[in-house]
Amino acid sequence: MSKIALVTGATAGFGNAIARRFVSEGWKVIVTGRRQERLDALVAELGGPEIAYPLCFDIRDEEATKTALASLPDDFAKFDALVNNAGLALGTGSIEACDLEEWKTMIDTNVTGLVTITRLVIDTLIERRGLIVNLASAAANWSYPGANVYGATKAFVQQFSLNLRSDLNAKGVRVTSIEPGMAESEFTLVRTGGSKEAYDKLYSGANPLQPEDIAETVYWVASLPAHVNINSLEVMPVTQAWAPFAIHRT
Ligand code: NDP
Ligand code: 8X3
Repeated sequence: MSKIALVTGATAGFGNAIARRFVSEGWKVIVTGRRQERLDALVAELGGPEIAYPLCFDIRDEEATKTALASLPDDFAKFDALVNNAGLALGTGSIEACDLEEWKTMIDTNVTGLVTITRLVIDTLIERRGLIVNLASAAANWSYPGANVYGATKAFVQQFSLNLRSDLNAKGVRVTSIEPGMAESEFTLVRTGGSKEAYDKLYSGANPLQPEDIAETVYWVASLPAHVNINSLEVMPVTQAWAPFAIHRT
């Protein structure tokens, strides 16, 4: 029988590539996001709703999340993996320029939405002795100007992952925090309010990670033997490394 993965944020970027990768390995997937037309296109491409089941909801909305999960047909209701991928960054500016509503949107999505769906499905994952893969970020490990709340939400995701490991240690549920560096996706368009110029400037000549690279990493984690847990995994393009500390001189 095929294993099943629930992949949040599968309408673009990493989630889309992760869903494709799992299906290519014989898994079934539950794919989520707010854009119904993209979910429909993905489902059709992956072989129809017997292989890929779509759930369209906003992960910030607890009731919508519950309703969506309750609507799963019996043959998708007992899944083996949760890939908590849906998330976003908004803004690149320093704190004085930041919009408080954007900060709240990042917290509501990256933190509250992620913990909500995890709590709602944990009994299923315990029953299946399943796997949770959380998409944190290199921004959880390294601070940089303008990462302020985004990086802090991802540090939460990383620590939540480790704490889940502690709680689930005796239950056979594996938990992994994936921490990618620069990766080319709509992420940067979302972060910059749709600026193609910012997108081109960031990725140009940088040979960034591609969503397929992260899909490969997530699938590798899932494919390891049931007694092996990858706790956290930071992944960067070869072209990305660290700068010296910033020293402000008067
Ligand atoms: P994309 O913008 O390409 O995809 C984001 C996905 O999240 C979309 O499918 C979007 O679906 C979904 N999403 C966003 N907000 C919501 C919401 N409120 N409700 C439901 N779904 C939502 O970004 P990436 O694929 O690059 O990023 C995926 C994850 O990886 C994010 O958590 C991001 O923070 C993280 N990450 C990204 C990196 C990068 O450089 N790209 C590096 C490190 C981590 P829809 O809009 O249809 O709702
Ligand atoms: C996204 C990676 O380096 O833009 O999480 O913060 S970075």
